[in-house]
Amino acid sequence: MYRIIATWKFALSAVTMGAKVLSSGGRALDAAEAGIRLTESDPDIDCVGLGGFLNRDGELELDAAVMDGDTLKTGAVIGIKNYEHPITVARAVMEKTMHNILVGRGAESFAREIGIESRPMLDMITPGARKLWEEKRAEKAAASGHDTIGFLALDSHGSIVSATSTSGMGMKLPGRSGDSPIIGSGFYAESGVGAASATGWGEDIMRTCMSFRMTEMIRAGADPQKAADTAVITACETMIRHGTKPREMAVICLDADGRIGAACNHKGFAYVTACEGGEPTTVDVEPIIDKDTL
Ligand code: SD4
Repeated sequence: MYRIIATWKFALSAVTMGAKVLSSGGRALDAAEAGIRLTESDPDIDCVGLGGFLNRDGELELDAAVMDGDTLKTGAVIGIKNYEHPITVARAVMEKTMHNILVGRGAESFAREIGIESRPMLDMITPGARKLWEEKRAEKAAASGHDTIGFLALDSHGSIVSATSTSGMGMKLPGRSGDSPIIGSGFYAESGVGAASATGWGEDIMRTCMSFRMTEMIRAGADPQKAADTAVITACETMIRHGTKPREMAVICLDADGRIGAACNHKGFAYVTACEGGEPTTVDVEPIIDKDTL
């Protein structure tokens, strides 16, 4: 038995690839990396890898992470440039170093040292991404625009993995990290329990540690749908109680039996899921709470 759930409609090709790996008995880690690499290489996906949103200075800085639920090892890169596949660098951080996170130039030197293929940043900035950046710069727009691929996989060996990849928020300050490469915020996994991932305003997701929160609820016996709903409602209510208006947040989670959950506080969120014996399916998610009426 295997199960995959990943954030946003654009995850369809990643999930289809992941299902191919898992249906032939492959490992969750390989499924997550192979799937996310496809998303990273797709120039039409404007928030991950090649073609992603640019930072304030017109640069493409990418974040990615992976957590192996069997060992609780994690690897992440923050603000990496000149690499098309930050997920592969993140996996190498996990598997080949004693560290959890490498940042910026350090992540790039490490990738170079171990022979991961680089690609000039300017080659990965699409005309559409450059045009959007020029418009936002002309408008003096604040940082905005986001999305992440969050990818959760349970394989037939019982291993669970959570992985993410994103360009982060458009017009972000150079060096800014969102939640996606931060353990417990944008991703978490523990085999035998479950996994979770989040997408949306990283600053809000980090404040409320959403992925660890969902995994802990599953550990305590919650159905994944209940864990997802409760995580979004609790995060919004907690922020309101402390005088901060929540912005867009959406989450997915998975338990060790392959049951899934998803929730959001805004319209437009969707996920893609696949399991044994079925085609990958896209599912629209109705907000469990509306951030605009809080
Ligand atoms: C971030 N959460 O950098 C990430 C990207 C995103 O929807 O916004 N995803 O804040």
